[in-house]
Amino acid sequence: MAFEYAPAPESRAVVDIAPSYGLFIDGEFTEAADGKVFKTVSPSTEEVLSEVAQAGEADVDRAVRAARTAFATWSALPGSERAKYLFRIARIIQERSRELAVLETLDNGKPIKETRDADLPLVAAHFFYYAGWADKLGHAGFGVNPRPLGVAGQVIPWNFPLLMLAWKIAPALATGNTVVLKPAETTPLSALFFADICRQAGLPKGVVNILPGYGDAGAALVAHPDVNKVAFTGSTAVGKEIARTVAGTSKKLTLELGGKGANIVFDDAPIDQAVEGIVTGIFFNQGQVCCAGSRLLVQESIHDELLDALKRRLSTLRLGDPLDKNTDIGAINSAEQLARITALAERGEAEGAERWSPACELPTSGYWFAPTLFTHVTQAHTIARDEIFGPVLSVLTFRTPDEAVAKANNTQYGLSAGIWTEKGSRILAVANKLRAGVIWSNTFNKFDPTSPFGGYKESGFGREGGRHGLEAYLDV
Ligand code: TXE
Repeated sequence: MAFEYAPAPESRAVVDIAPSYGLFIDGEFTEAADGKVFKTVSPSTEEVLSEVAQAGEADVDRAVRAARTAFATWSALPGSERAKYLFRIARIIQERSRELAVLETLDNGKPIKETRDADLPLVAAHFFYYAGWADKLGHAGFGVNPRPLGVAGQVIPWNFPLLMLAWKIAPALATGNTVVLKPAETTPLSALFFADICRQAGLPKGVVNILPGYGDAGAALVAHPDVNKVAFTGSTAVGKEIARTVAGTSKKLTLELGGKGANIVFDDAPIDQAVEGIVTGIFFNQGQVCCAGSRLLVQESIHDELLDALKRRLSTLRLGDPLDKNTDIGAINSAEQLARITALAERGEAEGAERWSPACELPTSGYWFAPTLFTHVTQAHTIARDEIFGPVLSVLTFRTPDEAVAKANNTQYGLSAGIWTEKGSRILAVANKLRAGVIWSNTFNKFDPTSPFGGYKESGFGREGGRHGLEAYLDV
């Protein structure tokens, strides 16, 4: 008799979610000036998790003023002192990582396997990494006396709520800037827990301010005259709007926007390994990843073999309760996102591509979308051009390396790509011709705080991560 390993779902009791939360301004949780609140729900069940204060323009102004006041003392601290706070925050994140992983899974819908093994370790790693930089800035080629910019206004999305916060806050604080951050409206909770961690770490008040709210609060933040630096991750449309707002001011801007990554598989690639990489590339976080490998470019001679292996593998993926440690595919983050994915998949069918999904039962409540493949896709199809931001893979073919490069680059975006081949020389030759900010070979969706990340073309500009991530927060 086969033994089935079935651990109990991670208990949601490990995290204590309050029925309501305030905005975090100047070291205190406070109501919004106009008293507005909004609800945050669990996308896998539609259960209301909490009621959260909704920031408006007056709150943005208060938070920016608090950050400006804090900047005077925070920026004057020796780097070694700022490092101590960041190391302390990193250690508390590690200590509370089980709690944070469950919270993130509840608020976002992604599997606990991912929050526990990917998001949280990376969040802590980013704080450790940038803590290590704080006392070395004057000695590392940034100039004799690199200076912080001032108040950073940061707007982040919902696909990696805590990790995007870490990408933005850790380098800003290490370099001596202070922060006002707006999390996405569907995932405010982990940022509010982070605010609590700042208090636990004794971070001086006003250095970090967290303003849950909608796009209007984000717009007020980036437009605020006393913000010196704007960092945004989100849709290309909003990124362009922000660029227009910031144009003509002295604010520095970095934008990390959409993508349509090509995962290129040559006929000499190890098929099983490539299949795993394709699955990670597009089904990690339900495909709601800006650098997802959402276009599979497969060499014609191995198309059928690869697709058979991929379909077999997709049939083994488990979709369901995100708190179950066996779950591979969790819920889509919101009803709006589900509607966007659904509409684009329907468009794919209408334009003549062939749709396939493994047999899989979707839960009756919550926002769910089955893993989906489209074959017979041409470059003219909408699903080969538009970012779907869901568990949907568009499969195209190529014959020669040059054709692969041409098709991979035939997009408005330029964020990521993958190359699968046993030939080292081919990896280098192809990678050098790809217009993408991050290129993986024989793997996909691997992240590391030491490595710069960012886009070409409409995927945005500026880099986050690594030494380059510090430059966005410094004047020389
Ligand atoms: O993004 P928005 P949405 C892509 C993906 C997805 C699409 C729409 O294709 O399907 O965008 O997602 C705040 N000024 N990505 O609607 O609206 C908003 O409150 C300032 C790619 O969620 O860009 C949230 O905090 N801020 C992506 C954040 O911007 C504004 C991640 C992102 O929301 C604003 C997310 C405004 N005018 C979506 N309007 C990636 N690059 O990883 C909204 N916001």
